[in-house]
Amino acid sequence: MVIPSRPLILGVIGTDIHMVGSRVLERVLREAGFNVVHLGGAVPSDEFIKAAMETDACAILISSLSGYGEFYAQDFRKMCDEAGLKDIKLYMGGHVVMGEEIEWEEVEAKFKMFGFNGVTRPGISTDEVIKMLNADLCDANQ
Ligand code: B12
Repeated sequence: MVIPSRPLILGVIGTDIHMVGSRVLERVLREAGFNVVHLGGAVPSDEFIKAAMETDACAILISSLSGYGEFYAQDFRKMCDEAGLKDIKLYMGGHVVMGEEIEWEEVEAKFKMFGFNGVTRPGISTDEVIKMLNADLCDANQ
């Protein structure tokens, strides 16, 4: 299995300052061999896109805990397309929608419709995240 040399852009979107999960991901993804550019917390959508363009990234990983993930996700693929990032893979995780009583299949279907390659439910383990990224990104986007 070949880990892509092109970076993954990681950060916490919008006004969200829940930093713990993205810091944990930054560490475990680096330990797994990924090249991670971590933008920090409260990152506007266009800053993710700018960073991806500047670094020729192969994926953008968005962390969203406050419940507004869906709001930021709906136009994100369109913004990437307009910036020329046609093939970039998009992922979001954390607590991406508001509330506890959620039909997860509906959330996944919605994010797929938005053009996201993956969305992860609250409480997902880092092992599962790495498994998903290995399956999607390795041996590709070299
Ligand atoms: C700690 C915490 C805070 C701290 C954050 C400190 C900091 N600087 O990080 C403080 C006290 C500041 C805070 C504030 C708020 N919080 Co808060 N917070 C939490 C809490 C208790 C834990 C979050 C955490 O650190 N988890 C530990 C990490 C390791 O887990 P994680 O973030 O989920 O990340 C893992 C996975 O989800 C995944 N992952 C994360 N991101 C991504 C991205 C990708 C691409 C992928 C693939 C995977 C992935 O991998 C990570 C590692 O395993 C959660 C409840 C909970 N149990 O989750 C509420 C929670 C997230 N907070 C909540 C709320 C409402 C708020 C506030 C709006 C409260 C308020 N009214 O002020 C504010 C928002 C502030 C802001 N502007 O962002 C709600 C969100 C509600 C929702 N989404 O439906 C929660 C769920 C609590 C609740 N049950 O109501 N919070």
